[in-house]
Formats: sequence, structure tokens, C-alpha cells
Amino acid sequence: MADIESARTAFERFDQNGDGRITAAEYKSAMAQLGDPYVTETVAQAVINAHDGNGDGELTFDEFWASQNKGLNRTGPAGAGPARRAGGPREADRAVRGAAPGAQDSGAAG
Ligand SMILES: [Ca+2]
Ligand SMILES: [Ca+2]
Repeated sequence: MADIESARTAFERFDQNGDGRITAAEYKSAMAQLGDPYVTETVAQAVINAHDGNGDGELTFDEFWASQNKGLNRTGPAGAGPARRAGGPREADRAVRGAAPGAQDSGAAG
């Protein structure tokens, strides 16, 4: 589980000018410092957009925190039960096999 203090530390690492928002340029630069120089600004923007709740192209701590907690608190319509198939495979009619013709007759022979 992500805890808010480590999230804030991480956030501050990204938010290089300390204005409380992570821009694509800051994200890219932070990733380069963390050893990933292959994150281009385009990629950075895409990552931010994926978590950007209000669509302003920058990540606030709230948005960052929400992204850390994704999957823990799912919001959405709940309670859709498993749909049952109507007319599922119906059991094959059991052929009632009674006494087979030519039942073995055990008993006295001849
Ligand atoms: Ca910033
Ligand atoms: Ca935002």
C-alpha cells in the first residue's frame, strides 16, 4: 500500500520547481536523473495525461496520489451480478434404459 509520505517525497522529486505541479518537462528531467534518459517529453506528457484528473496537462499532488492508489479504491457501478445464460446447455434427455434385452439369466443351466 502506498503511503502518503513516500508519495509526497516522490512527488517533490518530480516537481522540480516546487510549484506543486509536475509538468512534462519536469517529469522527463526527473526520470533522466533517476537513470531513465529515454523518457522523452512526449512520453512524459502521455504519462501525465494518463493520471491527469482535470485535464490541465499537469499533475498536482492529488492527481499523483490518486494514481498511486489506483486499484485500491475502485469507483464505479457495483453490484452487477454475473449474467446467467438463459437456456444453457440442457441436460441430454436421459434415455431410460431399463432392463436390457436378453438379460443375463443366471441360474441353473440345462
Ligand atoms: Ca513544477
Ligand atoms: Ca491536472
